[in-house]
Amino acid sequence: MSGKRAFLDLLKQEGVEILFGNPGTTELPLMDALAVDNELRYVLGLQEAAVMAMADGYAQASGKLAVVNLHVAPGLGNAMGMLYDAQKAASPILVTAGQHDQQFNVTEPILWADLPPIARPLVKWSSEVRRLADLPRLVHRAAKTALAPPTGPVFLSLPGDVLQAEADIDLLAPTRVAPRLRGDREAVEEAAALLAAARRPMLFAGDAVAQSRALPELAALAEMLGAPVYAELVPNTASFPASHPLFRGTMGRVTPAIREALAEYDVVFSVGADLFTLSLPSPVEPLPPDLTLIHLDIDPWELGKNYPPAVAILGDPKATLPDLTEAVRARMGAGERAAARERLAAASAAIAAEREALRAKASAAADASPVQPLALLAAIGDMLPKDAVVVEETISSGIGIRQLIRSDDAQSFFGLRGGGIGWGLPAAIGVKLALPNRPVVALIGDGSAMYTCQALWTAAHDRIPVVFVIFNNASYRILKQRLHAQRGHAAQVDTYVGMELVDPAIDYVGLANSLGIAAQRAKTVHEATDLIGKALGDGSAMLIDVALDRGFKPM
Ligand SMILES: Cc1ncc(C[n+]2csc(CCOP(=O)(O)OP(=O)(O)O)c2C)c(N)n1
Ligand SMILES: [Mg+2]
Repeated sequence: MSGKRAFLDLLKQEGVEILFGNPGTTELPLMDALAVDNELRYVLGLQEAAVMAMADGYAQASGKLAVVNLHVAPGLGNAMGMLYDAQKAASPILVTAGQHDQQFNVTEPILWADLPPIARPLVKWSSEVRRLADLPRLVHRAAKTALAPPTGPVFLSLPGDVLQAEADIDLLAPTRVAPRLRGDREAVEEAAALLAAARRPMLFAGDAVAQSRALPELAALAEMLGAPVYAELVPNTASFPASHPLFRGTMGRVTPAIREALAEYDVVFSVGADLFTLSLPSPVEPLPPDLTLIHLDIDPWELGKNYPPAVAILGDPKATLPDLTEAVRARMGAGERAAARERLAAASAAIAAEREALRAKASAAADASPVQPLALLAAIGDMLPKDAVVVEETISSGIGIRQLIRSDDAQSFFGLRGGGIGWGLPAAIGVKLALPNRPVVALIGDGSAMYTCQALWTAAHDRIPVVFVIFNNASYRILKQRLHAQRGHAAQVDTYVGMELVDPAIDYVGLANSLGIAAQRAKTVHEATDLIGKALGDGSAMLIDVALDRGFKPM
C-alpha cells in the first residue's frame, strides 16, 4: 500500500469524514489519492487561517476529530493565529502539513523549514513521520492524543517520500481514552461539605460543562443549592442554559468589578471555568481573601493555576457532578434545605429583574438610528428559531449576548476563546458542517470579518448555508473604547490611529457577492431581522451588513 492511500485509510479508521485544507506541491500526493477516494470530503479554504478556524468550528460543534492539511512552513505559519485559538478552546484537531522529501531537505528547498518545532508551542504533541512503517502508529497516536481529555490540537508533518513510498503495512487500530473520569470520592465529599454549609454559594460554569454535555447535571446542583450561575469570563460556549432562572450571565472582564461581584458570595464552585482569563493587569486581586473556592476541571493544569482552591477535583463534569449533588443532598439538613429554597426564590427573582432591565434597555433602543448593538442582539435573540446555533465574534457589540440569545443546549453557542480575531466567520462554516440540520447564524464584527473573509467562498462553493451578520461600526471600536479610557493623547485630540475602517468604507455586500454569496445591507434592526429570517427560510448562505452606531464613548 502507498503512504498516501494509507494516510486516508487511517483517517477513515479514526472516523474522519472531512479533510480541511489548502494544497501545494508537497500535498500533491494526498490530492492524488483523494482524486480516487469517494468517502473523504475535501473542504478547500483559500487562506490557511480560514482553513484552521473552519476545522476548529467543526471540532467544537461535533466533538469529533477535525483534520487539517496545510502547505509546508508558510501554510502552517498562516494558520498559527487560529491554531492558538483552537488550543485555547481545547479543540481536538489533527493538523498536518506536507513536507518535502527527506533526502532533499538538507539543501533547504523553497518553503522548507523544520515544521514540528514551529507548531510545538500551540499543540499537545508535534512530530514528523520519518518512515512509512511508522505512519499508522503516529497517526493513531495523534488522533488519540487530540481526543484524550483534556482535548486539544496535535501536529504531524508528512514528508513527500513517506506518502509516495509503498510497503506492506499493518494499519493497526484507533485508541479512545474513555473521557468520563469520575472525580476522587474523598475530594467530592470535602467539596460537598463546603457547599452544603455555604450560606451564599455561587457556581461558575466553564466550557468543560458544555464539552462534557453536563448542563442538566449542573442545573440540578444549582437548583438544589439555590445558587446563581455565572458563565466564565470568556463565555465561549453554552456552559449553562441561557433561559434557566438561575443563570446570571457573564461577569465582565474588569478586575475590580469581578471582585465586587464575588464579594456577594462565601463559596464559589468553578466547574471547568477559567480563573481568570483577564485582558488587562490590575492592582486589585479578583478574589476576595475570605472566599472559599472549589475547583473541578478535566485539565489538571487549570486546577489552582492562579488561585489555590480549598478542594481541587480532577474529573469530567458529567461524570462527577451527580456524585457531588448526591453528597451535598445527603449533608443538607432541614435548615439548609429551607435556606437553599429561599436562595433559589431570591436569586431567581433578582436575575429575572436584571434580565428585564437589560431587555428594557434593548427595547428602548429598538428604533434608534443608527442601530445600537444591544437592540440588534435582543431582536436577533427574539426571532431566531429554537434550534438555531449562534457563532459569535462581535467584540465590543457582544455585551449581554448570553442573556439575550437563547442558547440552552451544549451545541447552541460558540464564541471566540483565544482572542485571535478572524475565527468566527470560518468557524461558523465548520459548525454548520458538523450540525447540518440546525440553522447557523454567525454574528461577526466588521474588523474581525476581514481577517478570514476568504471563507465566504468556501460557504458558496460547498453550499454551506450559514447566515453571516456583520456588526459594522466601520472601526475597531473596542480599541477606540480602550484607548479613550486611558485618557491620554488620543482622547485629548480625539484621534484614533489605526482603528478607523473608513476612506474607503469596506463594501461587505460587494465582497460577499464577489465570493459567490448573496448579500444585503440593513440600516435598521427590523431590516436586519427580516433579512435574517428570509435567509434562514431560503436555506442558503447570505451575508447581512448591518450599519451600527459608531459611537464608542461612554454616555
Ligand atoms: C489576530 C488579531 N489581530 C489583532 C487583534 C487586536 N484586536 C482586538 S479587537 C480588534 C478589533 C475588532 O474589530 P471589530 O471586529 O470590528 O469589532 P469592534 O471592536 O468594532 O466591536 C483588534 C484589531 C486581535 N485580537 N487578534
Ligand atoms: Mg468594528
